[in-house]
Amino acid sequence: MDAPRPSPRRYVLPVAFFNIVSISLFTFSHDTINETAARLHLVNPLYRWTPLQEEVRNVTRITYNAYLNACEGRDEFDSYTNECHDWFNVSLTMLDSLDTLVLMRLDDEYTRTRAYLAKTLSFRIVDRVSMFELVIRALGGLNAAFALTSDPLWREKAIELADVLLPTFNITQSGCPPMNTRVGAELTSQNEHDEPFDTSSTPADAGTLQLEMRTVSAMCGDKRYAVAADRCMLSMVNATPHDRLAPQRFDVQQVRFSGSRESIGASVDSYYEMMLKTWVAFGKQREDSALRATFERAMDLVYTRITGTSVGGATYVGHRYTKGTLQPEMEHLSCFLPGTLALGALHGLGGGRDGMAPDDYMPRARGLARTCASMADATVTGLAPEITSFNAMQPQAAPGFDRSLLRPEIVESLFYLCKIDDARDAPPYAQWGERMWRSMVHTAQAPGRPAGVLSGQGNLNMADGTERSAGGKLHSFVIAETLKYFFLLFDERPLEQMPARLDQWVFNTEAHPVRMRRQAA
Ligand code: DMJ
Repeated sequence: MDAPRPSPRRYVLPVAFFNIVSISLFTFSHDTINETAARLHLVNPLYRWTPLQEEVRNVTRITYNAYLNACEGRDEFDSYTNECHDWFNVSLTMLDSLDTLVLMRLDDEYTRTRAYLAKTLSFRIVDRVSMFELVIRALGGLNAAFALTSDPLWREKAIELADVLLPTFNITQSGCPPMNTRVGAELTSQNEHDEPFDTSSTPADAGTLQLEMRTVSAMCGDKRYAVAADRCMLSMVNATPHDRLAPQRFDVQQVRFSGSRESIGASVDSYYEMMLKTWVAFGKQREDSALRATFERAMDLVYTRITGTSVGGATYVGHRYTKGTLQPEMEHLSCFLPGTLALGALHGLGGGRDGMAPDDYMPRARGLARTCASMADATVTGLAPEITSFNAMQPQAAPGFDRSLLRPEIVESLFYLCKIDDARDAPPYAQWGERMWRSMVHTAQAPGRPAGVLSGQGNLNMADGTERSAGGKLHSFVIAETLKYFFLLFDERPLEQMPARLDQWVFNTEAHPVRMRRQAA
């Protein structure tokens, strides 16, 4: 569809909305990655990893090496067939894995990856690619690699990528890039970006760019990246409904939400998640109070409009259509929510860490984490399906959704809860995680490949005699997120001794750590 040409900007950014202290966080010196990590308190030489952490590290090493050996430099890897796929042509799995390699001290793999990327990484023209995925995975990965290692290569590459992305923020009325857009270092004129494009995006696609773009500005002192992303987010926040959750479509030209489905899963999830995280990461500034308020309103709406209790007594977050009733199905993707609620509580929202009221964040986070962990019981493999139905006493895979992409959201939430919920009778989050880990290494093994090479799985229930099917690409989020969160969950130190501790760092929606900035004086 032809997009109308944008008229002159209607949105004037309040200057105060953006107020980043342009600091370069760490000075690079030519020390080793381990020395740098020690300086940042990411590595405590006296701490010994737990046996489970060693296991996770080993599986990560084996899976990553299988990728390197078959597909070094390519975007994605199918661990079953050994085939390689490209999407953005940016060595995506390498960029998405960088900070996992640092945190797990997989030094040989990190060194090989750095050498490869230093020689080859460039951002050539790609047609109609997802801005959201490029930002959360590639830019998020580069930003985190710089934050953890202080290696100027990563800052240079992050700025290079942000420069390639920046023009796409200027071609729509909202200031938000189209969902799929043409990007590339060789595109020089505005017109080359400003070609006909589909104006229909989603809250998550358009609204998950701010944290990464602001981080680039803070890294290099050039405010243009933050200003562009702030303008987009301000348009979206101003257009967000107050009496219901944002529906699943957002038109980047009309600056309007549309659709009748309310959920906190696909298409919406990280829109609200990032409001909290951006508010926290940039010092909880007064200028960001709209982010905080919109997040808090959304959490209230999740509670009043799409939270239910199953006949078996499980609290779930489902979806509803405007005129319909609440559907008792919960997406794996929605399981980021307990972790995000707990993070909100850690930062004083929703009754704080000691909140007790039913609509406070901690009790809700606790109940939903239990529900998400129970999704492992919905299939005979112990792998949670894409969507779980809570229509019966026991959780069941929703028809047509008994597959696993080895997504991170459940273990992500168990990690947050395990570190943040210090109530005496707190559930055994790490034990639930251990059970999930055992099922994963047992079931998600790519057939015919060395032990430890993981692969997505289908037909998890095999109820009708069909065989389980392995395969599909190994999504880069498996190493970036799923394995990282298992590793952090099994770290037995308390919150304040953790690497990338949660009161000083936030993880972007792809689990890339961003160091919190203090409020500007
Ligand atoms: C990841 O890329 C991110 O977590 C994103 O926010 C949602 N989808 C995948 C993982 O499931």
